[in-house]
Amino acid sequence: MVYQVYPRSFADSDGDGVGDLRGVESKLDYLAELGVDVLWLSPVYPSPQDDNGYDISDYRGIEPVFGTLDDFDRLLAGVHERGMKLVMDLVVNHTSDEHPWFVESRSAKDNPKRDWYWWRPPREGVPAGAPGAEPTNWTSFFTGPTWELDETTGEYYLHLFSRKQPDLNWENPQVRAAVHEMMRWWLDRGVDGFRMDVINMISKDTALPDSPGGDGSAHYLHGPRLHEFLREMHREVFADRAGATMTVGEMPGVTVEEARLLTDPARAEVDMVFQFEHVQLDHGPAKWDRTGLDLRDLKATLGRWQAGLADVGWNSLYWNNHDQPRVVSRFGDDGRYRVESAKMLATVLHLHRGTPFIYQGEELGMTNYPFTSAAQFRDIESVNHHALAGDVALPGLRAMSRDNARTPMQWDASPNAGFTTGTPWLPVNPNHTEVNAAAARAETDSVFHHYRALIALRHSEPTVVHGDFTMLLPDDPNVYAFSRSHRDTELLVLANFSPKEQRPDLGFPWWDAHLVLGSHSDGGTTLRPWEARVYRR
Ligand code: TEU
Repeated sequence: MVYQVYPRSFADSDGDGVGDLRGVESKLDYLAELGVDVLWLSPVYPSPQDDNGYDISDYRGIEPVFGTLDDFDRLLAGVHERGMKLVMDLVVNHTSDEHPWFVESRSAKDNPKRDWYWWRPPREGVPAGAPGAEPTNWTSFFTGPTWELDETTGEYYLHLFSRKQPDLNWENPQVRAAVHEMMRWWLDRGVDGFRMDVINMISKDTALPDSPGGDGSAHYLHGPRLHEFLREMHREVFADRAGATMTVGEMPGVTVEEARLLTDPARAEVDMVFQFEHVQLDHGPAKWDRTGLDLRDLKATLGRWQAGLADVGWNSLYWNNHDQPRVVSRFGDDGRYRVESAKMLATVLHLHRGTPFIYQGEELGMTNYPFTSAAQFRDIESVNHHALAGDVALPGLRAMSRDNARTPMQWDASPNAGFTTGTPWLPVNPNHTEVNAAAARAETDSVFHHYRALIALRHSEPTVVHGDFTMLLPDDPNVYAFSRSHRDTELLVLANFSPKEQRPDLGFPWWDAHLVLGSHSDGGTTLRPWEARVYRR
């Protein structure tokens, strides 16, 4: 399984209030105890931090706030010494506007790097800088237009995210060669693969047409050359390291059908994708208009992805990352049944077929932060949304802001949860006095030890990795039930997604089967609130 570290919020070794590489290194024994196979490190490259490092200004260095390349090499050695692997976050759909490539590109229309980015003149007949002069009507993920006027040359450049994140032009073979060379440089340094940021946006409709309502995604998601670019990348970067690397492509909007091609090993594109369907089930018209989750929708979505990649390709499995609110607050109960529902959610996810990803703190049952005012948010997506929508946006921000996932890792009950001796860049959740790694490791019934047991089961029981998946009770609004079968073993998973007792009818006395792992220590003929059980039949 893969554990995502968001370095800025993981562990601070020098008291500046921001996590760093030496901090990560100091926690490697904790990760090894959990049973981590692969560490995914969110970006630590030099960056102005406009989007917390997803705006890179130098692909071959370390942002000083996180440390040095020597610190990185020592961390990598420590990861490998413990039999773990490390994958980096590859952010190459865009760079920072402070990257030398962009500084050169914007300097003049005839600069050799002009075509490394997307430059267009103002819309026909509209003066530069006037409203509506943007070359397309697309809106950015972070509000506002996706085009920024550059006064020097009087042209606009494309940025699907912030204006400090100009999109690279992947149509240009020089861009692709420079990215491949940089990737090889990290692999030669000993890195074991990459998580690829919004990698399904690198091929765009070069006509750059307008879109009804300004949603340009039909013209930049999964464009006409995506498979070609990924196969070329695989050939140029990974082919001679067969089997020694792992890649996962983050692909907003990717479908099961597309993922069958993208993750088919015979096509040599990527190993896995992050799909977004299950983490958009509770979105209204926008993510901020959060609706309740209907368990039947979740079962239909995850069931479809299990069936779709059953015979070809491979699933990633996740509830959390640095962009998603904490799952125990979102799909579980972060109050009375926090421990039970965190264990239940983990059991459901980790018993599916695919590679599970754990986001830092998920293994402790960490919850959303109790934000009270918009001034507390730091994430550019939340800050820009509030600037546009005003305080009416606060409920949506409290529920869905990415900052919910970015409050410091809770190591112990001391001030600042042992994350820093300084002032944390984002406040520590007040519940760290109860919810923290030290308490969890000492408590045999903790969420942490349940995650350890799930990971140990995956490492010991082949059915968890190889077993066929069968969804059961698809129409039950409270119970998530499925089986996994491999050779002569069948595992049966029952999970109560409700605060009420449930006795699902499976047509046989499931409670008589052998209880392999449960969120509670014993069995019984009814599932208690938020209880999960794994049986071997
Ligand atoms: O996220 C891609 C992405 O689409 C997210 O912005 C997601 O749509 C949004 O957060 C949902 O609210 C990746 C990174 O994970 C994210 O942190 C970056 O901000 C983004 O790309 C740009 O690099």
